[in-house]
Amino acid sequence: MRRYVVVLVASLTLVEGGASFAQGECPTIFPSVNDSFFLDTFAFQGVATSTATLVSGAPYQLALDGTYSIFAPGTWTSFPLCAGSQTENAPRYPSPVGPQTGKVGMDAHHFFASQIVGGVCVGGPPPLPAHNAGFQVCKNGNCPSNPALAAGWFHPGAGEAYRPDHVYGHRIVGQGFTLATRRPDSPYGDNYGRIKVTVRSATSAELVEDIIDRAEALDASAFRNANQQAAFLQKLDALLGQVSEGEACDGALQKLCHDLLPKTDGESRPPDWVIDADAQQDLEDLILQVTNALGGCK
Ligand SMILES: [Ca+2]
Repeated sequence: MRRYVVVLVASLTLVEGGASFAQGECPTIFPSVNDSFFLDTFAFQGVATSTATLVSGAPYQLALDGTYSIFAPGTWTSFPLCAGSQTENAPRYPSPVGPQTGKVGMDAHHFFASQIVGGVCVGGPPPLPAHNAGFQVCKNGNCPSNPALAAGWFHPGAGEAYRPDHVYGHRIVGQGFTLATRRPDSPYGDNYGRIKVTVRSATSAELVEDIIDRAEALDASAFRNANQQAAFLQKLDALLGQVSEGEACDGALQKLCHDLLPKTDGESRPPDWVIDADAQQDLEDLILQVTNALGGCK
């Protein structure tokens, strides 16, 4: 449980705009990024972009925070609401221009309230909340504003569960460009509310947590035997403590490279503990992400 407490503190610190919790952790080799900006849903085909460039191959923590409406303020009372709707009275971050404020029913990933127009719930099949992929990001530099061009745009929250606090976190990997965001809509002139986008460098402890989350979620059958899953997780927990405290960072890197990685690298000597092919690849990729961030295996 201690692990999740650490994560919660980290995300709260993030929302408040700082990243000081990372002090004391094993340092990564990547330049530190901590950048926040707003995407205004009122802006037609508007693209809001980070100031910082995301270094190619470097891992980042993305946070999407806020609520908005793609419907005019008056429509929240003139149309019936879909089953499960829970409107909120105002956007968390109002738009400086446009209708500016009114009730809201959307965040970066979901409709949590919507209206019935022509007998159909506009926000998706009720009961709400319903996932919506309208919010998009682009990190490969191929980010035109025209909604008809797919290019580098993608929705980062496919399958993401609804969060009543309206803050979603994602791990993304840089591609050598700034981060662009948009929320295409037509008509746009009745929209209001902004999404606060924060992108900052992922910490070494967070990257170890990513491995733990993946390993914990696996079925025991992904391992050669069930005891190995428990032993693998024990090793990772010990590593997390080391990395979080910034203790013996080189030792932690050596353990990742020469103890954990060989157990899930697809090489027969020594025999892998992780035998499911997908799990093996995922864990290998996640371990390499940490070892690269810590300076690389030698
Ligand atoms: Ca609209």
